Amino acid sequence: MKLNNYINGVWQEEGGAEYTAVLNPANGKELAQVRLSTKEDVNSAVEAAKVAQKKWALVPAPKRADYLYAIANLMIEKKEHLSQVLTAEMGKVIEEARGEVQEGIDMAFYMAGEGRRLFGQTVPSELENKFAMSVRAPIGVVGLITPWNFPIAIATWKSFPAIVAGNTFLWKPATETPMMAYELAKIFEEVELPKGVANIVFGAGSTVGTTMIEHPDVKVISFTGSTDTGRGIAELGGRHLKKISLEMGGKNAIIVMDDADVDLAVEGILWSAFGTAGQRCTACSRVIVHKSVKAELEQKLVESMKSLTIGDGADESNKIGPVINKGSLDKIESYVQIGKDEGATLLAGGSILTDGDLANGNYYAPTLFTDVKWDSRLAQEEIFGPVISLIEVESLEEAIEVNNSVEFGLSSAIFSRDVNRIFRAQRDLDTGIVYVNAGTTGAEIHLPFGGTKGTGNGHRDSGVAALDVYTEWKAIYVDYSGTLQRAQIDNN
Ligand code: UN1
Repeated sequence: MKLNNYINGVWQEEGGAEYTAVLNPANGKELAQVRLSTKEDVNSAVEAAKVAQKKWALVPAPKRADYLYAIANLMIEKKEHLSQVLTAEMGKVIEEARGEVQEGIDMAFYMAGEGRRLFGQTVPSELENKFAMSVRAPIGVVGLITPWNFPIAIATWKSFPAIVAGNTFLWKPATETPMMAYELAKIFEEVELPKGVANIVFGAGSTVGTTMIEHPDVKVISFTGSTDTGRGIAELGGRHLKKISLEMGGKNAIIVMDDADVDLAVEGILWSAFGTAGQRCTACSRVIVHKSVKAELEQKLVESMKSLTIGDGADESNKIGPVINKGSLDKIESYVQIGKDEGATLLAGGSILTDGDLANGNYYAPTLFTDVKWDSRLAQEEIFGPVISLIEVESLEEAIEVNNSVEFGLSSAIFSRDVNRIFRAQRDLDTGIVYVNAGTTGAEIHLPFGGTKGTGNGHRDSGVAALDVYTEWKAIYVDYSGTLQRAQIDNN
């Protein structure tokens, strides 16, 4: 199967394009070939989006929303199929794939609802017989760059608010997971979304992204991915005065206090650290534990980790699937070595799994280090794999300080039964998302998703806050006095 660009409602001809293989991370088998687009491909997608946007902006928002309701319903119909494709190309276990597709469906309904709100404000004017209001106006053509770890959910977080607000888009999905983009484009086609509203340009490396950012007709870039790439996008976008929304790395921690329900904390840690094989931006990769419960937590974690079944995510009995590719396995392996060199104690895991069929895929054993120093590389840098570092502390203040010591600020969590500690923690943890008595993953689509410091640049995906990325505030004054009233003339 060859995956070609979807531009102006047309699947593009193969032409002389180059392609690269899409592999199933569970077994290394080739699933498809994906187009490596050129500058010209991007330019024609922008052109199509630009022409379409003029008309799309004039479609009443509740009518634009009707397309999202149709998309939601079709996604419900295709949910099992979409989930299976997602597991095949990304590797996450099937129950998580179903959860991710559901996240996309929820987003479609939620943003469809915005079609009947998109609230602005009416406010009093300083002058008599004058009306003042502000409305959310569409911005134009937006460029979306999405990652492989949530190939459908994150695409919906960005594209659905963009279109309900009257923008059109071109979207570059991750090279590793283009099949979800293909499936979503089929859905756009089936609901007869007007041509040019949604355009998909596949690619690898920086050609597509750079062309998109530099193109004068692309007004907004919304990116989710690594902090390094995001910084490059912000630099280039800054020069071109683009609105750039960035959602980047995390080094998320769960704090376990001495008054915590330790069994519940173990469940939270396992789910957040090893779910999606640790490849969520929100994944827990540090556990900050009070010294009085450290031994108990270590022992219970090691014991519970034995129950984690690892293998092809398509098999319902597996709890943990493969990581995305060999490069990722190497990166995880190198951090495990760094941890050992830094003097951390390895309590479980720490190796690539090669038994039987596992040898054909990219499997890493769930890994637990303890006695990790808060300022070591293992505790500071994003690994994006199933590796946890336990860090001992003696107080809530120290726990919060350690949590806040990293360059990222996406998600954090605290397990405690003390309401005073809980409220102090939610105030002082410097992340965009805070959980109490739950793990660091599982954000809901109607709340703002994003983080501080190296995680983001102040924008949010999801929730009503996402509309701030895809709309421009316009202030409108209507003077019905019949005279020229001059504002800011001091008549007193
Ligand atoms: C991500 O890892 O980039 O909160 C997204 C969560 C999911 C989304 C994660 N709802 O874990």
